[in-house]
Amino acid sequence: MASKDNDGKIPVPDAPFRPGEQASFENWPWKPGDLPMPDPKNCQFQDTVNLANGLVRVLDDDGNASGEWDPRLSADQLRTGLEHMVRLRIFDDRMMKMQRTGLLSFYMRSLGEEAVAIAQTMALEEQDWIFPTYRQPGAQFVRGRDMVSMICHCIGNIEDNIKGRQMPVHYSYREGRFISISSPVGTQFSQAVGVGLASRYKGLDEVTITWIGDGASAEGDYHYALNFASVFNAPVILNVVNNQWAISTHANFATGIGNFASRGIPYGLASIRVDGNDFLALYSVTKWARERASSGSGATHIEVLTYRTGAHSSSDDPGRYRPKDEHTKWPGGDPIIRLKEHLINLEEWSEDRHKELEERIDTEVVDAYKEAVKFGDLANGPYPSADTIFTEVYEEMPWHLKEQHDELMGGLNG
Ligand SMILES: Cc1ncc(C[n+]2csc(CCOP(=O)(O)OP(=O)(O)O)c2C)c(N)n1
Ligand SMILES: [Mg+2]
Repeated sequence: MASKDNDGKIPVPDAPFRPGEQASFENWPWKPGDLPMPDPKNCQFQDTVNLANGLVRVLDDDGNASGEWDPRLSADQLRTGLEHMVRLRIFDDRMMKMQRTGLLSFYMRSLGEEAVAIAQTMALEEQDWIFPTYRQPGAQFVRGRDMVSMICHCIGNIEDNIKGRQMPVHYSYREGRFISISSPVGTQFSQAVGVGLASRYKGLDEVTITWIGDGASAEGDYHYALNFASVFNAPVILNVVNNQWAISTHANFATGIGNFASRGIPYGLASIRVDGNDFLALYSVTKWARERASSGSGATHIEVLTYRTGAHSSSDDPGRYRPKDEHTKWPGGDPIIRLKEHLINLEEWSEDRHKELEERIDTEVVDAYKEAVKFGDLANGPYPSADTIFTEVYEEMPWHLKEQHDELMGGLNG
């Protein structure tokens, strides 16, 4: 593993490639079909060591599916997944343009990682709880969130359901059991375990899914979550999305051993690594983990192996710290193209239908944007009223907030 020169005292892991260097990833030795699918209900964590050190894949490089992990989805299900991924990519592109033209303050795309939240949420039941990061907004499309409401949130206008109190992309969607995204990274991981335990305590068939980034997995919250999930056999699906980067810090810095999945094994958790750009493999692994959790067999720890194709956020320039074409070398390719090719191979899709889909969704996004700005835009408002800073956090406002509220409102009105 690459490491920075530190006078030989402490080996500090570094990125394998820096700007100006030729990025090249070794071809994956793991082929679709080479890993067995154990019985989710009766398998012990020891039985998953090969799954944690391997890589569950279903789609090969030509878009053909094979192996025990093939979820055998219907063509309609596959088209739904493809449509949501295309929707997310086009939505992200438009929102990014809005940010560049001053209509949004900040934005974060899911480029290259569209399959993650979409395939995994499709594999859940609607009563299951979602504890996402900012890289899983796609789960909301699967749960039926209205796009106008998502854009109003990103603008922070008067129709923003969280009234401008969060940064753009830090969505809350109560109706979809999609928990508010936290700016301090990692907090959701242990919270998800707590909610999973509450569901179990109440005897409900609810599973909780959560995600954390490779970088954030170096925080204590990650380890607390694994420990509690293991000790109390929590019905949770714990995903580490290893997209190679944490802003400008390479994933090597968060795991000296280059494998996140196997970290679940010493905690006694069933652990699997999955190709995060393979819609079918993601769906299947998540379904397996859900069945395991729901049957009382406990949590599953999953490394989702992918690549953050875009910048970290609208404030980032990855050309400063990685080769500009590094994403083109990623062995997992593009999740949308892979599912599209699979559907074409099945004779259930075509290039023309794909183009029509893109055009239809582009119109959908533009129309949603026009509708959203009727409730205010970033430059001109209207914005949520200032007193909403103090509401909807405490059921009863404590005295010190009341004081601040009255002072602010007195100042604004006086
Ligand atoms: C506790 C905390 N530390 C630092 C930050 C600043 N920060 C925001 S995102 C990020 C990188 C996270 O990378 P990773 O966990 O790999 O997730 P990714 O962005 O790749 O999805 C950092 C350092 C933060 N928001 N919260
Ligand atoms: Mg990352």
